[in-house]
Amino acid sequence: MDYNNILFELKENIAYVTINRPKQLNALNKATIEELNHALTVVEDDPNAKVVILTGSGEKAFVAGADIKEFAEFSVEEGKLLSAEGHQKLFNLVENLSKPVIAAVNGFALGGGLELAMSAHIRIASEHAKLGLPEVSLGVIPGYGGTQRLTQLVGKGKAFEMITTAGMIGAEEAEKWGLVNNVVSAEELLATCEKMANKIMKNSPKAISSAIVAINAQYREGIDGFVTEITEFGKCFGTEDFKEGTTAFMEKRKPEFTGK
Ligand code: DAK
Repeated sequence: MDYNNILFELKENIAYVTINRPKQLNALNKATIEELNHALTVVEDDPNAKVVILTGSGEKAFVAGADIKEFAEFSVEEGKLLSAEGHQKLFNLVENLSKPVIAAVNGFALGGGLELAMSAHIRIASEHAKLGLPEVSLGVIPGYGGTQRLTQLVGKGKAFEMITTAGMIGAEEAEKWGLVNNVVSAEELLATCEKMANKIMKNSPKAISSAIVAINAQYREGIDGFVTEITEFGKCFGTEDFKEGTTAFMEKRKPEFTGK
């Protein structure tokens, strides 16, 4: 697939996925969602891609929301259909990817943009980032999982505040709320994400993907996360990574995981 709205690069086992519509502050239109879906599916299937860094082009925005100009004309049915499609094609895909996704929040993360960052497993923000869910100021509610994932991350009270006021918060406050893991200067943002990615990549890809499944199970309706943890834990014993990790410990050397 040719990408016109994103940049995609695999370098030293890190997949860099960059939303590249800086003139529109990287607003998410349908074509961008399709391209992100494609790139992330490639990442999922490529054993050389071990961690994803997801960010926006330019210095101003991560993603300033869904493309308002595109969805302004939607009917009730189109809204519902596109919401369901978007969940499945992008937001759930990111959340359930078997490789950790780090969102490098390099500026405005608004509406669908914050929803995208919240689908990622880890968020690191630059000092000037601004985060918010302004949907109710446009006459809609967050439609890409924001009401659910924000509440999971920051609790009900703060979620009500952010969604009903439609206000933005700065990076420092977002860190206090638990909405982002860490805040660094704009210059340090990518290097900080890469440092974290490299730390992650020293560990077993198999165990990491099991951990993702188990952590996400906590938030799945009708699923007992503890049961999922037991299942995933058991599965680890059948992996080459487990043999390598334990053998390396006993041989007093660093493990070399194959992800098998
Ligand atoms: N969509 C389209 N264009 C956008 C945009 C957006 N979300 N955000 C910014 N832009 C465009 C601006 O229109 C402008 O384009 P030109 O006028 O130059 O052609 C350009 O980016 C630069 O923006 P500004 O000139 O406004 O820049 P400022 O520094 O003055 O302001 C800002 C930055 C981020 C405060 C401002 O751009 C802004 O308020 N942007 C909109 C933020 C926002 O409300 N985002 C949308 C939230 S609602 C759905 C599911 C989910 C959703 C929708 C549908 N379905 C499944 C159907 C989610 C909705 C949302 O995300």
